[in-house]
Amino acid sequence: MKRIIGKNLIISLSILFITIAIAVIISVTLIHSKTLNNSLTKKNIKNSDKLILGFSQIGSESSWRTRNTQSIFEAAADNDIQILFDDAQQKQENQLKAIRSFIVYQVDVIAFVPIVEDGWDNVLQEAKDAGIPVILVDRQINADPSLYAGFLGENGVEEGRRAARYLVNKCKNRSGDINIFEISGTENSSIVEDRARGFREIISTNSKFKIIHSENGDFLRSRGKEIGDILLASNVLENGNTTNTIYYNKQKIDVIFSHNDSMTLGFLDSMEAHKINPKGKGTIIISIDGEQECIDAMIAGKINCVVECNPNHGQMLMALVKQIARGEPIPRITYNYETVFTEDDNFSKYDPRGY
Ligand code: GYE
Repeated sequence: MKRIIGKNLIISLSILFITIAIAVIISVTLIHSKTLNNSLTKKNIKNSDKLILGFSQIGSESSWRTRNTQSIFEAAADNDIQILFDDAQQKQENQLKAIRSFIVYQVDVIAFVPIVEDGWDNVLQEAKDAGIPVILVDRQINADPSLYAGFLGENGVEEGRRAARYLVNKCKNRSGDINIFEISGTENSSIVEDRARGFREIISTNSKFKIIHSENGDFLRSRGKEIGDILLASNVLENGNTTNTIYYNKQKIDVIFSHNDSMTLGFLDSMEAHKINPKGKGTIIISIDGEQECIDAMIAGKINCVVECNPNHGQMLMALVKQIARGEPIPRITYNYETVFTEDDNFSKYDPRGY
């Protein structure tokens, strides 16, 4: 009898030990999980007394975006800030879910790149009610300004103006109409509206500049190539040769204005696939971002101007996060440093772009 009781006791103790071991393993794993895990329901993610930043990124649609994300992670590590990161895969609904998860986790600060301008009021009100400050990164929103602490990113309107100022100067001695084909980015995003507005503000000073069409390329290289393929299909002559002149609805295109380098590179891919020598092209190509591959294409004579959009927001964001966590107000708008690269530059002065 004694032996049976002893045996049962050993079995019970073994089961108890295994259960405790499994519970410890699960909790250690969860605490170190960097990405969101919906099974967590409270602030048991605290890793010592580090600040916790919840960051919702829109995706990885371009090399620019990839560098943007890298800069956030690098700076969080440099500043000993714990980051909860979510990649929304280009869907606003995923960003809304992620922000609500950050609220449940009771992070110290929320930062996010709003993929589009509208639809944020409710979730930002929930963050405000939970006492969690929010910082907008890279793109802006249409919402009650009291719902977020401030914006960090680029001046999209000025980027559009810079692209147009380059074009006006390039064409200052040209008479006749200058027909522009615009390849824009993600619809209803603040950055597209800002760049378009700044570009139009400057070219409207001279009636010879005419935007004959604008096509949405969603900031994707694949879409830039698709747009090129459709446009350039008519460039193949009956004898199979191609002309370097690009047409849209039988109108000669003098300028391609592309809202980001990925779409520009996709368009170049199409030009090369259609045996249009980008070097010998009569078409002026202007792009925005400053990716290394686009700078290299400009140095090779395929592109005329690249307006910089600086993706390195990380260090500036972490400084704002620490400031806000100390209860100090942050500037409503913080712009990153940006410049313009053109075919007339001394390229030897260029530093590697890092993206
Ligand atoms: O130009 C593009 C990215 O929001 C400024 O988004 C950013 C833009 C950038 O996909 O490459």
